[in-house]
Amino acid sequence: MRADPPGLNRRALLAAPLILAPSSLAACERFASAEVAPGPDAPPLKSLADFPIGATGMTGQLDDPVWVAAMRRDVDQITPEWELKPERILQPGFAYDFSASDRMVDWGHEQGLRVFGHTLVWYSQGLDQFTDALPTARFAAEFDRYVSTVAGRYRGRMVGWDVVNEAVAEDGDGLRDCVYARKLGPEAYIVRAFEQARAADPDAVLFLNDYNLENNPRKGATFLRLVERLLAQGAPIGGIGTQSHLDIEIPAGQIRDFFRDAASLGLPIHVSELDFPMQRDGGRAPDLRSTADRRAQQVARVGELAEAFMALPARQRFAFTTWGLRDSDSWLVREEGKNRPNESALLLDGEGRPNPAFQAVAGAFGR
Ligand code: 9MR
Repeated sequence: MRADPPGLNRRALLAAPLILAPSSLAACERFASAEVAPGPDAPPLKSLADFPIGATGMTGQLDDPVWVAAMRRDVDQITPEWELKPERILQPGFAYDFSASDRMVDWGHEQGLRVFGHTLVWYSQGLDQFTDALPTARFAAEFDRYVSTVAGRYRGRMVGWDVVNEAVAEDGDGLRDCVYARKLGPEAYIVRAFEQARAADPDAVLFLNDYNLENNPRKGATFLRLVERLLAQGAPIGGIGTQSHLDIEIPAGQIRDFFRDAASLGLPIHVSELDFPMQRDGGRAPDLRSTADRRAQQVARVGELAEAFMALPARQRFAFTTWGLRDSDSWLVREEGKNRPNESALLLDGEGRPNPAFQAVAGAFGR
C-alpha cells in the first residue's frame, strides 16, 4: 500500500460514478462536475493499484524534464515504444544496433522502473532481412540468433517480453500470414521464438500479445485458442498481453467477457497498450454525438476494463500499461501515428492531470 500524496482528497476524487450509461446526459453532467484534484494534488497513477502501472517511453523523451518527472511520479514500469523492435535493432546483413535499446533499458533501471520488452517477433518487421527468398536453414538460424541475442542481452533485466506480437489475423479468422509463418510454420515460428527467449532469459515472463481482443470477440477467441494450442505444444508462454486499444463503441459486457475467458487459462494478463480514442477511425459513418456523450461512453468502457482487470485473481494481474503517459505523448496525436492533435485517449491530459477515465480506473481499483 502506498501513502497518499499530501493534499489528496480521495473522497472528492472518487465522488464520480464508476460506470456511466453510454448515452446518459445526466451521467455526463455529473461526471463533468466531478471534483478532480488538479495538478500536483492529483494522486500519482501508480498509487491507484498494488500491481504495476506502466507507460511507454521513447529516447526522444528522455531529455524532457517534464516527461521524466511525470514518469517518475506516475508509473512503476516502462515499455520502450519502438527501440526494442526489430525495426531499430536489426540492421542490413543481420547486424544488430543496440544503441537505442540499451539507452532505454539503462534509463528505465536508473529510474528504478521495471522494464518491459516489446517486441521480439512481429509480422510487420524485419522484412528486409527475413525474406521468402532466404534459404530456410539460414532463415531459421538467423531467427533463433535474433531472438536469443536480443533477449539474452537483457537477461535478468526485463520483467517480461512480448515474444510474438499480433500473430492472429486482422479479422480474427485464423492466424496471420507472414514470412515467419511461411518459412518456419504457422505455429512453429511462435513456439520456436518462445523457446529461444526462454533459454536466453529464463526469468522474464514471456507474452503472446495482440490487439482487438476485446473489440472483436471472434479475434479474442481465436487468440485464446491459439495460446492453448501453443501451450500444448510446450511453448513457454508465461502471460497473455491484450493491447487494449479500445473501441469505445463496443457493447457493454464485451470487455468483461473477454477477460473472463482469458482468466480461465490461468496465466498472468498484461493490459499492454491501453488507449481509448474519442475519435473514430476513417471509414465509419460520421459521429454526430456530443463530446460529452462520447466521453461518457469512453469512461464507461475504460471503467469496465479496469473492473475486469480487478476481477482477475491477484496473481493474474501482471501490469496495467497505457500506450503513452499523457494525451500529448500518444501515437494517436503524433503526425507519423494517427495525426489527431486533439485526441484524448489516455488517463492523463497533456499537462499530466487526470482525464475523466482516470476516475473510472481509480474507482475500479478501489482507491
Ligand atoms: O506507437 C508505436 C509507434 O511509435 C511506432 O512507430 C509503431 C511502429 O513501430 O508502433 C507503434 O506501436 C504499436 C505497437 O508496437 C503494437 N501495437 C500497436 C501500436 C500502435 O500502432
